[in-house]
This record gives sequence, structure tokens and C-alpha cells, in this order.
Amino acid sequence: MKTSKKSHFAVPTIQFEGAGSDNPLAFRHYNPDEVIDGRTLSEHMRFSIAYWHAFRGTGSDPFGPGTIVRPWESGKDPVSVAKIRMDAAFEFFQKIRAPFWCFHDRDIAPEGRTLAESNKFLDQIVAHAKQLQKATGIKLLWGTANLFSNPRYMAGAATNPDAHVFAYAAAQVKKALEVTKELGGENYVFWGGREGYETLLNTDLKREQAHLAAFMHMANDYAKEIGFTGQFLIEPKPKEPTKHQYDFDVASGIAFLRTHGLAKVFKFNIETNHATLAGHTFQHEIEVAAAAGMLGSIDANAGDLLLGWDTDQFNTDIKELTLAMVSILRAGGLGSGGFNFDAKLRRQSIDVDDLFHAHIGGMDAYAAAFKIARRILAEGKFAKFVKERYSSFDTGYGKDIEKGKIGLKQLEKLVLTKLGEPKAKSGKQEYLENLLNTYLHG
Ligand code: XUL
Ligand code: CO
Repeated sequence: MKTSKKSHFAVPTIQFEGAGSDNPLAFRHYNPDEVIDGRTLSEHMRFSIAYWHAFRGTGSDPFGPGTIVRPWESGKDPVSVAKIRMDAAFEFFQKIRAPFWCFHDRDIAPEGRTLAESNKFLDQIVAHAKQLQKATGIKLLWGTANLFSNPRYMAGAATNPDAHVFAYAAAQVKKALEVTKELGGENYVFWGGREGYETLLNTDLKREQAHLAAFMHMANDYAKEIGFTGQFLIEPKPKEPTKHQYDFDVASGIAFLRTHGLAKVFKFNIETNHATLAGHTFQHEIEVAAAAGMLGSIDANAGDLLLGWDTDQFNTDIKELTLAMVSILRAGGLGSGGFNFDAKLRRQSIDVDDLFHAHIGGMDAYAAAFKIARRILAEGKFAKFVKERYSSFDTGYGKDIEKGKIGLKQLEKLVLTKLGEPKAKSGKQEYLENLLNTYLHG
């Protein structure tokens, strides 16, 4: 660590040792320096550490307080604590070989008694972060504002029925945009933490959605005004904390953005556990965003399918990640996005080492999936199958359907005079699942 006086971790920088290694504190698939198609794996993957989980997560749950106690959590006042914590964080980012990090304003700096005081604290910490970024080369993938923890936001931020709360949230986002720009953030995220409702008995749904859109337009206007050129990302989630959130999933997000003239401003930050909470697969959400040309970034985690809440686990499911990677690579990648580990340690994983094991597992799984997906795409077997499956639309009346050159009358005539009854064709699902397994398991 170049910047901190003292090291906070006994664990050394994690090395790539290959699949044969039995060292649990080594990468087996993620070799950050490996060059593939002229770019390092680190550049391909653009891994990012989520400050809130990795450095503010305590293991608390609705039934009990935190279990995780970190040795660096000390200092004479909240700003000093925040600085030392940040030193530890940047040491960790380096040791885990993550080129990016992400934060909420209130993760990195304490909230003051007034907005002015909160802004002052934030400025002090942002200056510290800037130094650490410069010294380590670690960059900001995205910044965001926490518009959901403080009780003032209990009924929402931009969708709050009280214009005063809207104004406060607007002021907070103004500052969050400024500091994201200051730190060179490549994106800015909107997750509608409490932008939804508990009961329609007290809610004007149409008005709340219009307010949310107005809020986003204001943010876009201000970003332009200050010259922030990062990508705006919206992160859908169907429920939790509110019973119903307006940015439910990618499809409803697209409808919302298009309705309110925001489709050109936003791309999607897709989180695995949010997808499954919405009743979709991770790959489904990626495909829907990609089909609209709005795939932006990934919050890399996993949910427990037996539990109905956001467990935010590290994802080690190579099959799920391979399918996701196929869709991401086919869509041309994530551009300015990356894979941000919006994932937290289990409540019993209280050792500092666990933080390393968790991220090593996530990075290795993603890197392995990336390589398998590249092979799948290069060999093109699935693509060939799918192309063939739709080939009747490549010529003749099928092509005319796609081009909008034919109507019901002509199609009726064709069926009555020429085509007759279609011949049933197998979808070959089991064959394809077996084919997928040959890539996963040989
Ligand atoms: C919550 C969640 C957030 C966003 C950023 O479920 O995913 O941490 O990623 O506000
Ligand atoms: Co997230």
C-alpha cells in the first residue's frame, strides 16, 4: 500500500495461481494481467468493490445487530474514522486487484446535523478519496446518493408526497453528482430505494411517477451544466424496502423512461438478485436491456431462491454467470459499466479473510464464465441453431412479415392456397441443455 502509514490486512496481494492451486487465497481463473484480444482480463472484467457492503456492512439483520467488527473502525471523530476506513478500503481494493470501486454519499462520509454539514464532511472525505485514487490508480465506476436510509425518506425521495423531502433529495443528488464528477466517476446510479409505495390507499401513483421523472430530468440537466459526462444508470428492483417499487424490472423501467422522455439519458444497472426477486432470470434482464440498446452495468451478486428477499450473496454459480456472460458479450459488452460486487458477507462470516474469500470466489466465477462464454460464442453452435430456427423469416413471405410488407389478407390467401397446416418442429431444449453442459463440464 503506497498511501497508508500502516497496513490493515495481514493477507498479501492476491495472486493468480491457476486452476491447480489449492491456496484458498489465490485466484484460480481470474488472472488480471492475462491479455485476451489485446486487453487484459482486468480491463475486460472491470470489477468493482461496493463500499457499502465491503466496508459498511456489519452483518446486522432485522433480528439482531451487527456481528462483524473491523479493527480499523476507530478514530477521534466520525470524519477521522471515515478516513481510516477508506485507507483500509483502498488497501483492500489493491490487494484484491479490483480496478474500480462504487459508493453512496453516506457510505463514505458521516451524515451531519444539517445538509451543509453533511456536504462539508463529504468534501473532506472526497478529497481523501481523490488522493487515494491517485496513489493507487483505482477508479470510480459509479457514485450514487443514499436516498433511502434516513427516516426523512421513509415515504420516498423523489416520489415523496411532501415537496420539501423532494427538494432535500434533489439537493443531495446535486452534491452526489458533483462529487462523482470530482472523482472521475464513469457512471452515476439511480436505485429507487423507497420510490414506490406501501399502500395505494394513500398514494397517487401517477403523480409520484411524474415526480420521479421530473427529478431525473433535473439531474440530467445539472449533469450537463457541470460537464459530468458519465453514463446515467437506473437499477431496477421490484420490492424491498417498499412493497412495490416503480422501477420494478428492466421492462417496466424501459416503459417508464420512454414515457417520460428519458430513454436516451439512461442505461440499466442490472442486479442479479433484483432480477430473481422480479421473477426473472439474470440473463432475462440482460437480454431485455440489450434488446433495447440499454445494457449499462452489472451489480454482481446472487439471491437465495428459497428466500423471498435480497440476500445479496456472492455469486459462484458458473452456469448462471456463463449464460449472463453470453448475453453480455453478444450485446457488445458493458461499455463504461463493469461488474460491481453488490454483495455482502453472511452474518457468520466475521473474519477479515472472509472478505477476501468472498471476492476471490466472485471474481473467479465471473472470469471462468467469461472464458466459457467466449468459447460458446466463438464456436457459434447455439447461434447457428437459433439462426436456423428463425430462418423462415429470412426469405419470401417471412421476410415480408419482418419488413412490414405483407398483411393479414395476403397471409390468409397464402395459407388457404399454398401453405396449409404448418409442420411441428422440435425446440430441442434438452439437446441444447446437454450442449451447454459440454462447455461447463466437458
Ligand atoms: C439495493 C441496491 C443498492 C444499489 C445502489 O438493493 O442494490 O445498493 O445498488 O443504491
Ligand atoms: Co445494487
